[in-house]
Order: sequence, then C-alpha cells, then structure tokens
Amino acid sequence: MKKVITYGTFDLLHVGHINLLRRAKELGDYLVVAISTDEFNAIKNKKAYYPFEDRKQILEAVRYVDKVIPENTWEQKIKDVQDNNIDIFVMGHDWEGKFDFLKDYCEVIYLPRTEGISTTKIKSDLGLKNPQ
Ligand code: C2G
Repeated sequence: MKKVITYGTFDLLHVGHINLLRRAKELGDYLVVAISTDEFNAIKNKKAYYPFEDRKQILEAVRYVDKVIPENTWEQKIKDVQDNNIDIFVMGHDWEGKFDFLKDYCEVIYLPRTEGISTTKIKSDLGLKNPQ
C-alpha cells in the first residue's frame, strides 16, 4: 500500500484544497492529512475561521482523506513520515523546495496550485476581518 501525506490549515475548505487532496490521493492508496492546530496557525501567523476540531471533522468527511493528524510544529514532518510509513510527501507548489529535506525519507512532490481561489480571497471577498 502506497501512503501519501500532506499538510495544511484547510480553512473554509474550497476546490483548491479538494484538487490538492484528490491529486495527492491519486498518487497512492492511502492519504494522511496533517492539519494545523490553532496554536500552530498562530506560529504560521494565520487565523483560521473554523477551529481545529471543525476543520478536522470537515476534512475527515472528504472521500480522498483516510486519516487526519494534528500539525503542531514545523519539525514533526520526519517523524510523521516515519511513524506513518509514508512513501510520498505532497504539497502545493507555493511550498516548492521548502521540504526537500524529506527526500532522504520519502518521495517529495509539489503540485500546481489551483489558480484564482484561496481562503484569503474568500475572506476578503466577504469583507471579513483579518483576511491573512
Ligand atoms: N492549495 C492549492 N490551491 C489553492 C489553495 C491551496 O493547491 N488555491 C494547497 C496548498 O498549496 C497546500 C494545501 O492546499 O498544499 C493547503 O493549503 P493551506 O491550508 O493554505 O496550507 P498552508 O497554510 O500553506 O499550510 O507545514 C505546511 C503548512 O501547514 C502548510
């Protein structure tokens, strides 16, 4: 069984996220998603609209997702890859090159982002505060 992992905040889930999750799953048989906790988002200087538990429940309902784990730190990826016997690490290409250190542990693939949509754009289009 080929296992894939990806990371993200996945707030206000949209087709950009779904396109990423679908393509990640298509690369293997089992997809683990590490979703940023609210505390880690603060470190990423991001404020999600939905709290961690809601974002986790929503992701668990996505047909491509087999397991959701919390992302608490920048440093946990190697351990996650080892603990979950991951074969492929996937991220959108806005992260191109940032996680190449994982090439010692698994395949690293950066996929094209879906243009024209982002959680930040949704928030600003709706006139919400702190769209970052
Ligand atoms: N994404 C995409 N197309 C979009 C928007 C997002 O392909 N229009 C992808 C991103 O490239 C990322 C994933 O969807 O791979 C999740 O995006 P975010 O929730 O914005 O994730 P981010 O805050 O970048 O967190 O340790 C890694 C970080 O946790 C990544």
